[in-house]
Amino acid sequence: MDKLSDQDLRHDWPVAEVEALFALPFNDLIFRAQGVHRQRFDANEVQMSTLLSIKTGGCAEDCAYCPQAAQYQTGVEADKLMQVEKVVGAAKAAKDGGASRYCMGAAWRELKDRDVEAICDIVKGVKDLGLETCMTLGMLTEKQADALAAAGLDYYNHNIDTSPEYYGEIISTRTMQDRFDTLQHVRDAGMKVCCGGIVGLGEGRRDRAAMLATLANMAEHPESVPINMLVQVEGTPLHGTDRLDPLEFVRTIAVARILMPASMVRLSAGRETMSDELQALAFLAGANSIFCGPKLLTTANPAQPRDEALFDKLGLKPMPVQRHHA
Ligand code: SAM
Ligand code: DTB
Ligand code: SF4
Repeated sequence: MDKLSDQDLRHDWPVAEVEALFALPFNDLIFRAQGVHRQRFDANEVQMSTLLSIKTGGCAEDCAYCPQAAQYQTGVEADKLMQVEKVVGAAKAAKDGGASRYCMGAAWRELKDRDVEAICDIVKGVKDLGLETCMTLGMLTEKQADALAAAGLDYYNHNIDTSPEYYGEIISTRTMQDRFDTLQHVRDAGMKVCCGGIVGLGEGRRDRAAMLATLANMAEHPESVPINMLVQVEGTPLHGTDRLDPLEFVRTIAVARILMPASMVRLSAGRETMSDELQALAFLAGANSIFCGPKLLTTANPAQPRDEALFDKLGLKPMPVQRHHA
């Protein structure tokens, strides 16, 4: 594989140029994305992460897609932050089951200073097992980001979710600028950034293009770009939204791959209801990371036997940890 330089990465995508990629004939788009993918990655390797909700439900935000927002009746019960030992125990079980990266999520608007010590203990405990660590805890201050980095946190996940123009339709309790501020603190603290969004929120193609342009035009591309397909949960305002055409989802993955050639593009939420054929197309379009295990944060995800069968059929292999570690 040729090692291309990061100087080849572009950060100046006009939305119209991204829309033009979306508008390519499907075969041309996928061929181009697969070509970009093969310049930097083994096209038959997929990075696997395990996800754990360490603090579930009762969230103060009003994200219209989210089953964990306190103000929607979704049947998700609010829990307290899990005990450090319990999280480390669950991480150990995941490691014994073959996981290389452990992602932990909390239904918080922002991290509170009173929780920083417990969170840092969790990071240290999981890291000591030899796992890569990722957390998503809502907004962070500069000081909190420094504390997490010092504890050994490798990645921080904080999504922009949608385009700047559509954002106000989805969330009213914090702005996109708030999110950019947190992402800057994560970068300044020296952690790697995991930042992506959701499609199927009722947005248009222009919004999908603008969301991807916003990610690609950051000073540095996020190392990891999760593309979530909305998981519709009863009780949330977006339940009943028209479903996104699956081929438009594949186009979104392909455009993300073309714009951010060196990033891990994650086929994130939504796999439970995707056919094997749709997932195969997403991998062909350049997705090279998934969440494995039967649960995301609160909703279902394919269990191990289904993913093993899919990997077998497609000849895919789990990505060794050092390949996505740089
Ligand atoms: N509370 C923190 C925050 O929002 O930053 C961290 C956890 S939050 C659940 C992480 C991400 O999960 C959201 O930014 C969103 O992109 C994704 N997500 C949440 N609910 C989803 C759903 N129903 N379908 C697809 N993605 C979802
Ligand atoms: C991300 O972009 N997707 C993951 C992870 N980051 C934390 C979460 C998906 C959550 C889907 C809805 C749920 O299970 O509650
Ligand atoms: Fe809270 Fe995160 Fe859900 Fe928004 S996405 S309601 S911040 S848990």
